[in-house]
This record gives sequence, C-alpha cells and structure tokens, in this order.
Amino acid sequence: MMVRKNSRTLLALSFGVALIIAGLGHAAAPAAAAVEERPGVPNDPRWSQQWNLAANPGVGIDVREAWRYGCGKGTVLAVVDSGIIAHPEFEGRILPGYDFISNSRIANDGDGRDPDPTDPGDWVSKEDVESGSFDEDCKESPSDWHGTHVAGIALAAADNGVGIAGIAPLAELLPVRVMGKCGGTDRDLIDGMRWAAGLEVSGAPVNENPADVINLSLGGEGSCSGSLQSAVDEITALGVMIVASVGNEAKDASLYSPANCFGPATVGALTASGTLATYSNFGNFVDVGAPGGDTGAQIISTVDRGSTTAVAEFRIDPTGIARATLIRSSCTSTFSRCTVVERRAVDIDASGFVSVTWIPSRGTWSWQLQLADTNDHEAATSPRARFRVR
Ligand SMILES: [Ca+2]
Ligand SMILES: [Ca+2]
Ligand SMILES: [Ca+2]
Repeated sequence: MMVRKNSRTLLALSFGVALIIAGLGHAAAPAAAAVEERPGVPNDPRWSQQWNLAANPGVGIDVREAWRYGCGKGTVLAVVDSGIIAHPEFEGRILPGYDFISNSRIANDGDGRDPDPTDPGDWVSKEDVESGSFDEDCKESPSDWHGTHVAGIALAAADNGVGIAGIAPLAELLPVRVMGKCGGTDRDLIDGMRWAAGLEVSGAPVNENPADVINLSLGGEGSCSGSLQSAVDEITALGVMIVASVGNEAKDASLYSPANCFGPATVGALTASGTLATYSNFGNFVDVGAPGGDTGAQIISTVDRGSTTAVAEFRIDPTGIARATLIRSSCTSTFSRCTVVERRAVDIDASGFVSVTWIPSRGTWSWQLQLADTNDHEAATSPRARFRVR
C-alpha cells in the first residue's frame, strides 16, 4: 500500500489530537475558583481567521475552554508525516526526530534513512512523472510542507504575537518523516510509528522521547495489513494513543488504512457550518468529526512558501541577518514548468534584499527565494519576500 497525505482531513485529525493533548497535560478538571476564568484572546495576528478554534459559530472547537484544562505541557506529540521545517512557532519544542524514508527518490534528501527529519520539499516535476519511478497516479505538484502544516495546527505557539495559535501550544513535537515525493510506503510508516512510540527499530537509535500521541494525517486505499495492525497493537499496548485521519476520498472509511485498523481514534472532516466536508470519508469507521474546512473556509497553519526547496536553513543570527536558500530554475517560456538547476545559500541584509551575481546563459531562468523574510514567516497567504537580482 502507498500511503498519501490527507491534507484536509489530516488537519481535522490534528484538531482531535491536540484537544487530547491539551487534556493530557493537566487531566483534572479546573478548580472551582477557576471555573469562571477563561484564558484571554491570544495576541497571535491570525487568531481572528482561526474559525476552527473559536467557540462560535459552526464547529469551532472552543480551544480557550480547553486551555483551562491544560495546554499540553509535558506531552509529546509525534507527527508522523513529511518531516518538519524550522519555524518560529515551534521554537525550543522540537525533539530529535528521525527520517524513515528508505527510498532516496521518495526522500528527496539525497539518501535513505537518516537522523534528520527536515522536510526538503516533496515537489513532483514533469521529469519525476515521466521517469516511471513513482506511482501511476502521481501528478506534477509543488511542495506542500504537509508535516509542518499539521504540526502548526496542533502545537504552534500561542499568544506569542506571531502567526497562529496552536491547540496544544506547550506540547513538544516529535517529527518523524515517512512521506516524501508521491507519498510513502507501509514499511516506512510502520517503522516510523513504532520508533515514535519508543519501540526498537533496526538501524535507528532508540527514541528517548517516546510519544504520548501519534498523529497520522495520512492513509491509503486497502485493508489494514497484518503488519500494520501488529504495530498498532504494540503501540497502543504501551498506552500511546494513535489518531488517524479517515481519508479524503468521499468514500466509506472502511476502505482506507490505517483508519480501518483496530485501535486508532479516527477523525473525519467537518465544514465551518458543521456539515460533513464534501471530501471527507464517512461511515461507521469514523469515531469523531473535527473542523477540516472546505472551499471558502479553510484552515490556516504554519507553512513555507517555497515550491521546490526548503526553508530549512532559515535562522536569524544576532545581527539580524537571515540566511536563506535561493534556487535557480530552468523554466519553459510561460514558466508553467521549472526545473531546479542550482541552489545557493544567501544572506538577507537589514533592508530585506538579497544580492545575487549571475551571468545568464541560454534558456529562460527564474530565481526564487526559498525562505520568507524574517517578519513574515508565518502564513500561506502572506506576500512573497522581496528580492532583486542583479
Ligand atoms: Ca534521507
Ligand atoms: Ca533526512
Ligand atoms: Ca503563534
């Protein structure tokens, strides 16, 4: 089975997970004296767009009520997904993860399994499609930074004046990479899940920060294989909760794994008005519905705007200069298709500009700044960082 990202439902999935995390951090009911207290509105600039976290209207989860019980402190959430990029919303809360992608073409980081779960991007080029190395239904597409998006919904810092508020803003993130170009494999998924839970996986060091909750915003068509069910059994026997998306195919969830395994809590997607999202799978294998969004009312989260490379090198040093990666692409005249031919690390000066010296050769080329500027590294809808080429 090939596993794929369930972008929207997975997001919904994250909500369920994060609520659970919030509860885990401080399971007891709030003291009577605190009952009338309700955390204030967080100062994150995108808060007003987070309908999914509001008390009203539609299906907002009322996260401020959940925060009275806890914000996830002391809880480890494994996001078993496409990896992670550095982001101010996770600062100081990313645990050492692992990259379980065996196939270097899928991994897109130049090798097989390794200790670095950084998401290098998972764009699919025309050449990739034509190479025959991937699944037949694998289409040309830009990178989507799925793992980072899912992680942001669950545990982006709240009330820090940046971007969004996460649901469990004090939880720790364990990034486990199992999906790259065109998805991933059952084998890598199983090893990634087991490792996240603290179980032994041949070739990888023991995970010293076992997860309390494992988020699987992914799935594939087919029955739950014996090996996947065994892994789920082993993990849940440790008391680790697995939360899985039911899938985005608008079909019965029983047809998709891991939602049809015995053990995971499964989550379907609802629109902002509380109806089943048109893409969400459905049926008896759905345990709970959560905000997933739909056209017109999507769920915002932490992302990168780069199409074909990572923001992974991003940092702000003491002098306030950001380091970014610039990529040069060879493109068709209409820029409908571009292929990366060069990557270059660059510094961004205080004015926010990047200077690049480059002698053009034949063809149509474009330069693309892969890291956002330092003030605007937060949401998908922000304008692209400024840069000029000379
Ligand atoms: Ca690798
Ligand atoms: Ca890696
Ligand atoms: Ca924030």
